[in-house]
Amino acid sequence: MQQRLTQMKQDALAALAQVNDAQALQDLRVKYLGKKGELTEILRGMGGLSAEERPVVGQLVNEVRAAVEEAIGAKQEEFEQAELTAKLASQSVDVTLPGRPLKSGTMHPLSRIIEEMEDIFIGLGYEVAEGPEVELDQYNFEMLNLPKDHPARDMQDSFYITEEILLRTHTSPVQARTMLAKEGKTPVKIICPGKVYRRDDDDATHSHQFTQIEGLVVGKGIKMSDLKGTLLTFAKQMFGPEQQIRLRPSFFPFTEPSTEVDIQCILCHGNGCRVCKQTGWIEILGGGMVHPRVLEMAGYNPQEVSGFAFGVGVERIAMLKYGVEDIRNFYTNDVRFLRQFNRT
Ligand code: 2NM
Repeated sequence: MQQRLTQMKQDALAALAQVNDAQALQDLRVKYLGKKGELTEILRGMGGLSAEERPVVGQLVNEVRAAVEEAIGAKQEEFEQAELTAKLASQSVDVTLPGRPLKSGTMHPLSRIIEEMEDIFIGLGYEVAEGPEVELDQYNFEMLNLPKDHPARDMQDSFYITEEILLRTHTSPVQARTMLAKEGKTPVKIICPGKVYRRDDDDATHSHQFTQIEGLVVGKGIKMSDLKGTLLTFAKQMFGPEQQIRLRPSFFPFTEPSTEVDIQCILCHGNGCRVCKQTGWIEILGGGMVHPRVLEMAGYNPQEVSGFAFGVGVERIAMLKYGVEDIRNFYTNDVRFLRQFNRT
């Protein structure tokens, strides 16, 4: 029996040494180690051996099995390695080929203007404040000196949800909330960008939803000249260092005095053209000194502190700066329109 095993080991190893394909290797695996293989057969027949012979033969069977398994494993590895080498030789990657271009999105022109304005005002020491678009009448109107019977509060002009809740008509309620949260402390120096809603029939220059940025400064000794200087700085950074501004008297319920601000026409530089209707000037924003009643309702003593505020329509700035003639282009999201604002 021992001799048979030793012979089997020699035969098996000799046969394995000759093998040079995976199928032949598999055949040998079955021949020796399979369920009906030679070694298995011997193991099965061990019941017939004497008690002295059994452990000796058992150990030898294990040795032979281990040797055959190892030889098969080595061959297997050899074949896999050869297969991989062949695969690597037959396939190649040209790492110098140009990649497939990825089409990336572009920043929306309104987002670009908002970001530019935020950068300008952050540079002047402002913080950016945001608030809800669904707002209480109390913050949207009451606290901004628009009493219950004011015509701007007409149901015809605003999107009311209930008697007390509406879609904000400007971002001023964010400023009212910010002042209240400050509990009378100064300075306040914020800009509030965001969507606002007004009942309007949409056309080339009107939209029932548009984007506003409002600014507010409250502190000791804040004057109209501070507003003027701030807006001139803004205009120069937004439209170029030569830009001039012009202030005209106006009226808003939440500011007194109030002003409307023009920039010199960026198309004709003041000579008169179609865009500025031959005046040389274009209105871009409104503002003024915060009404004492507004300061009072927000928790400030108007005898001690004062403030200025202003509001800018983002679409209007974007239309001027990029020469867009129809406001609806900003909302229909035609990629042919949007791609033009790709920053390079
Ligand atoms: C404008 C024009 C004038 C304004 C006022 C306030 C507040 F909350 F401080 F009272 N915020 N924004 C304001 C003033 C806005 O937009 C054309």
